[in-house]
Amino acid sequence: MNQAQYATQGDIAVITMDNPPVNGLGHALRTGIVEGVRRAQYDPAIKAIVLTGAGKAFSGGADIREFNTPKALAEPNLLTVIRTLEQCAKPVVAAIHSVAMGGGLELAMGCHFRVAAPGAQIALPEVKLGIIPGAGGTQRLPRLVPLEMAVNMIVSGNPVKSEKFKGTRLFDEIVEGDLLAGAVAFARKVVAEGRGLPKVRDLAIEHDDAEAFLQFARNTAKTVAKNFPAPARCIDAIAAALGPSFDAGLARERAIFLEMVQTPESRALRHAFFGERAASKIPDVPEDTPTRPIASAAVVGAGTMGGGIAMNFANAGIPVKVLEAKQEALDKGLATIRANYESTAKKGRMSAEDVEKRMALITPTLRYEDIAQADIVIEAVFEDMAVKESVFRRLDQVMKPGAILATNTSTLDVNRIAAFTGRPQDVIGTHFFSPANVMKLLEIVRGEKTAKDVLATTMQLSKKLRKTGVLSGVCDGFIGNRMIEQYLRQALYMLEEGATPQQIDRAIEKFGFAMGPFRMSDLAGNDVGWYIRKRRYVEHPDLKYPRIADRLCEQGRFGQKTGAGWYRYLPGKREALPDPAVDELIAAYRKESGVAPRKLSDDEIVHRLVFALVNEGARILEEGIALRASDIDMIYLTGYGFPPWRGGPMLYADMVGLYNVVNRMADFAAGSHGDAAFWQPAPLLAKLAAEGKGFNG
Ligand code: T1G
Repeated sequence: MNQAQYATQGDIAVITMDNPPVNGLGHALRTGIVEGVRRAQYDPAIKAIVLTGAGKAFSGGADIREFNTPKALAEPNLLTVIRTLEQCAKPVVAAIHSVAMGGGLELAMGCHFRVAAPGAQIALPEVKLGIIPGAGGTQRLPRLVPLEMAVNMIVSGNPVKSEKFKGTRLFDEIVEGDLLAGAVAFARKVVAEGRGLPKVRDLAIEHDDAEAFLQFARNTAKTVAKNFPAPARCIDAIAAALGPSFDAGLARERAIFLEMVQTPESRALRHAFFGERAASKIPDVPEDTPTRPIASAAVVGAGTMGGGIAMNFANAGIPVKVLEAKQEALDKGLATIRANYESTAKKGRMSAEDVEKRMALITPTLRYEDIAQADIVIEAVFEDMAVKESVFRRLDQVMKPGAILATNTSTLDVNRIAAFTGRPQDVIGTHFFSPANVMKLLEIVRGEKTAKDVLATTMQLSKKLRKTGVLSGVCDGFIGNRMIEQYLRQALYMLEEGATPQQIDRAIEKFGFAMGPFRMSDLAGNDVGWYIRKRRYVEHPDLKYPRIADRLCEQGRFGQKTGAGWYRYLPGKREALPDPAVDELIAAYRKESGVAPRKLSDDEIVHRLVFALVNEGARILEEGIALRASDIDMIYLTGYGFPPWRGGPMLYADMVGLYNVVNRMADFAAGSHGDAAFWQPAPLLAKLAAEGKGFNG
């Protein structure tokens, strides 16, 4: 089907881009635009052309799915399409509504005139994909808007509303009401007024000292985005616009674009872009599954998690009741919520009025009866099955029919919890990550009997709460925590073998993790892991565990909350200070275990930690607990501080090459006194490696 519809309104040709969902400029659409322009050009009855977009966008830019495929650069490539528009012998007017991004905006800047509806999102977001605008954006935008504005837009990638460009040369008119009619009238006007065929390439960049400004901007970009090359390279391309010829600048931009599109950082960011969107799709739950309305919510438990969860609903404008067993706990919980909002307000990120509006949406109560009419209730009580049982039996008694009963458990069996009720189809896991009002990740745990509309409703709710919802099956630890368990086991084994907590943390933080395992454990509380390990020693006596962390906990060293854990902390401070007492504890443990310490390289440390995630992730994939490898990557990118420029553990393994991963794991199995059996590659990993494939296709 021709993706550029051609029609005429009297002497005006109208070319409508029609490639749902966002008129991505794929090869077929590019071809359709060129054919439409040539048809209008050679029709003597046509005096001008209007280019517009069907559906929800003018155009969301180049079709990212074509990247690194022959189609991306196949003629007519985007540069050819834009040149066709620019060199057209009849005026071309771009009529923009909703979204003009990336190549979509570049297309419009190649036209002679541009009109826009108010509220349209205008952006060059390429930098967010680890690339730079590659079809003239860095050369034309600085000719149409002030240089500072162009640099900010290109280096941040953030959208700007169309009406903000008043007074610049980007839009000739902002059209209220019927955009197409306004654009056709404008086209007729420019013909009648003989305004010719103005080309953006002929405009000059106006700035007192552009070179100096760009050097300042380049230095800033390099500092702020130290792990991403694209922001600074954007400025190199913009600087080329100050050069002697437009075409030379265009060529420089293209060269930088082609360099960036091959970088691992860009592959990682594009992977995350599609991964975030894929995660919301559940194969056996059709996209048009009716959802249950969520107009009100309730949270059981006003502790750290419960309070954070309640804030998510208030932030989304959904009234939420917070239920506690005791007034004191309830008061403490509400006070913490208020303190969180007031701290945000102090940083200027919300007003005092906003604080009150949010607090007004949160209603405390001690009575189950008060939450009965909530559309969803989320239990966030102590991680103990007996406690969960009492709560869910009570919820089953009081909640209205059709209410969704969600548990925030981080490891317990959601099927067992569902069985405490007479409505297992309404029970689901919603595993928030601490701090719940900040972390984007929401693991949505599907019970055996969870109804499809409950799944669809909860996935939709995750978007309303501005979370990245990722589906998990039921297993101990679901996806994220089950993998982090293996990561932490390797960290502890490496302590026993000769490394120190600070060496391990430093190595993995240099790799790009936000926080190493020992700093993270001191922050979360070493007693949390200790409690879970003690349960596991009983439930899985077969599993070999390093016991060194137990020794630390037996001394009451639970981390920041006790002033000492793997590190020591000065009163009121969070800085992790190496502690000789810990070195002594580790040395004594090695002696007791008969382990002769050896030197471990940072490279071994990093890859034993990351490949532990990969191997367990492969097992989770083959068991069907996770639907897709990119889901696992999204969990680690949004919930565990995995470096975004590496795309997640599974993509990182693909980039290393699964053949190499398997061989490295064989080295670990041969060399480590830890759990050699663990390093047997998961069957799926071994299979893909043997076939020369990756997890992500
Ligand atoms: N290419 C391919 N698919 C795209 C796409 C794109 N550019 N943009 C969106 N999609 C898909 C998306 O995967 C999803 O698919 C569906 O559209 C709806 O997206 C030369 C080279 C436009 C603001 O970076 O920011 O131009 O999951 O859920 O919330 O310089 O999509 O439904 O199958 O996000 O309404 C630059 C990226 C490309 C814009 C719409 N452009 N897109 O938001 O819908 S590089 C971008 C967005 C470029 C040139 C360079 C948003 C949106 P599915 P959605 P939305």
